[in-house]
Amino acid sequence: MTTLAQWLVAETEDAALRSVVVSMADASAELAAVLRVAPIAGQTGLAGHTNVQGEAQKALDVISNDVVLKHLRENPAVSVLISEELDDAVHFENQGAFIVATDPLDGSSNLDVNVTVGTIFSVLPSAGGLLQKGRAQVAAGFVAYGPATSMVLRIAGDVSVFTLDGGGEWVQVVAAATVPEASGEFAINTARERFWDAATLGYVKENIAGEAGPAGKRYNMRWVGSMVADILRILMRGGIFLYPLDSETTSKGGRLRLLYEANPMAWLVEGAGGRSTTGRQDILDVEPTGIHQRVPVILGSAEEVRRVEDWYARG
Ligand code: AHM
Ligand code: MG
Repeated sequence: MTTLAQWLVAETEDAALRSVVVSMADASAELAAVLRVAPIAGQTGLAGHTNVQGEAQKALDVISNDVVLKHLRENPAVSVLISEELDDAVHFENQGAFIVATDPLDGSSNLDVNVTVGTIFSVLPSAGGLLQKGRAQVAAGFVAYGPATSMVLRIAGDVSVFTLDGGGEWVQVVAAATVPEASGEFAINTARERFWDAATLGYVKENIAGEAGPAGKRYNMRWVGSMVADILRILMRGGIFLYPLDSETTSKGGRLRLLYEANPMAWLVEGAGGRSTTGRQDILDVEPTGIHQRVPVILGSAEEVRRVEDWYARG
């Protein structure tokens, strides 16, 4: 049995970096306990506020942000927190070596129906400033609060998966997640078809054509509505996730946020042998222009992502 603490020591000599990952693991373990009983504690529903993205905040969005903020503020290795739920970056008094960007509770529209939600985070060197490309990440991870609480982590090497046991210990369950090269599953919100560009429409239509289509095989569609759950599935058994730029999201640059959704997920998927793209470039090469910047997101099994890239190259 390998615990998170043992894995961290093997993964990096940098004790400060290890401590940042431990802070996020501690925050997530605390959140897992909160989420488990939230309907009893009356913590479901709206908080009555709107965040900087113009989205109605749920009570648990606010609670999750507070829990992550508390754990990171206590850690002298962290200088800055960027959160989906906070308009501005929080600069701590500590001159720590790391910046953390987080979506403290991803998929919160699924909260009231007891479907998997999660916490996503990205760790960057403080020296690079707030706006760094995904390629600059020194660690990234996410936690999925599902039937089991799972944490996916990458520092420099392999992508590792841990499960929170009953005693509060994170136990490694997968040492090196590998996204299969090919897959027969795709994830996209098909209700948005009327907004899609030609590349997205072309790719999805080919998949739906099944054995008779150019892909020559049958596909299934899966869309949880929580990116953490969709990406965990892709890391375990392959597939592709698409939230492309469409005619409704063009003015915003996309739907999902670069610093704390797209970049950590792209870093994890690429670390597990998959690919990521906006359609035009690798997500990890996108130069950020704002902390809440949005970006088109296409990632997963390399063969599938290449097919989408081919469609974009045509138009
Ligand atoms: P959130 O951070 O406000 O929860 O939004 C992000 C979520 C992703 O988890 C998910 O993939 C996507 O939004 C779902 O979008 P849609 O509502 O179009 O299905
Ligand atoms: Mg999110």
